[in-house]
Amino acid sequence: MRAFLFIPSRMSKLITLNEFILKNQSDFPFATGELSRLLNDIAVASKIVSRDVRKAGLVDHILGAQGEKNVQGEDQQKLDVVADLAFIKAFELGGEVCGIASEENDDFLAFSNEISKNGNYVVLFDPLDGSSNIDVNVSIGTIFSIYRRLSPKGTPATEEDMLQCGTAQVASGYVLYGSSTMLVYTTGNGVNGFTLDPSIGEYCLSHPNMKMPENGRLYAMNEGNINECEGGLKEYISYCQSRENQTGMPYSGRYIGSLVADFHRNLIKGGIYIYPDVLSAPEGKLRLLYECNPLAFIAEQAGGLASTGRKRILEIKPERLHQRVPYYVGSKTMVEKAVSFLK
Ligand code: P6P
Repeated sequence: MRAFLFIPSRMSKLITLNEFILKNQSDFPFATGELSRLLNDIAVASKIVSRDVRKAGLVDHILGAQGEKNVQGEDQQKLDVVADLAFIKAFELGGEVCGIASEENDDFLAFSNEISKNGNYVVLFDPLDGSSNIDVNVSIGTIFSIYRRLSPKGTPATEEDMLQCGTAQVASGYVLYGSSTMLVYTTGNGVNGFTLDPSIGEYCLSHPNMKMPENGRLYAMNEGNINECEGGLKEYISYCQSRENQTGMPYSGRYIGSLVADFHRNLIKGGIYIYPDVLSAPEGKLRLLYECNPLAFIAEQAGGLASTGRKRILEIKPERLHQRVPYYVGSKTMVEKAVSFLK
């Protein structure tokens, strides 16, 4: 007597991240499985971080500032440290990565074990962006950017490996620890979103071939800075709040204070996120290498744009690991309009 497993019809459409990566591996010029394994390493580390984020409110040893300040001069939340270590460990043990740069580490890290020194990739990441929202239970995220190394295999990773133009990224993505945990990434062949099903511990394809609406009516900016912004941006925000825009109605302001959450909402609904240069942050606040570049790659792959207001983000030649840039990212027409006001 053979036993048959009843699979509800909806289950037959279930595609896990692992299956999706393997199925699309041939899309990638270096299809030797290394990048696939690296993406899976990121997925596993993010599940660990998701578990810890979900219990942060319960386990007091995680809550609250570490008491130390990170290289950005910001209070380092303990969950930042937990997330940073989880990803570093995944990369160091995975064997595909020869070095990393992270928001939480002053300098880049060249792995010293022989297997890692033969890794072909470097990863730049923000382990837990928006960490000031942890204690108030607002969505936070991980952002990552993957490059092929420039330095010879078998040698330690170099700073030159880390300071590559955004156009050289082979993959980038983010994990959003929101009402559900989602992983969204691109390898340059479109953008796909996966939702973590905790009951089976798998990321499942939930948002295939994501496209950012060309226009929208949501703008995300900390308007507390408005009096420190250049005139053209003030005029653009007034335009958003007027009936002169294409909707004939004032746009809606939506600012979560967590870049990944604001970006993800705009990716789905259409919108623009702006963090300009202001008196308190003359180069802007967001970091080029592990915040702006990876999301710019996603935005462009989904049909959106990402600019400093004067230059395409992905074409900036980085000079420093923690370099900051002004950031306008989102729906193509909205970014073009905002930039037109700056001119
Ligand atoms: P502000 C979080 O620290 C972050 O890097 C982004 O996630 C967020 O959009 C921004 O800074 C918030 O900055 O100055 O508005 O509090």
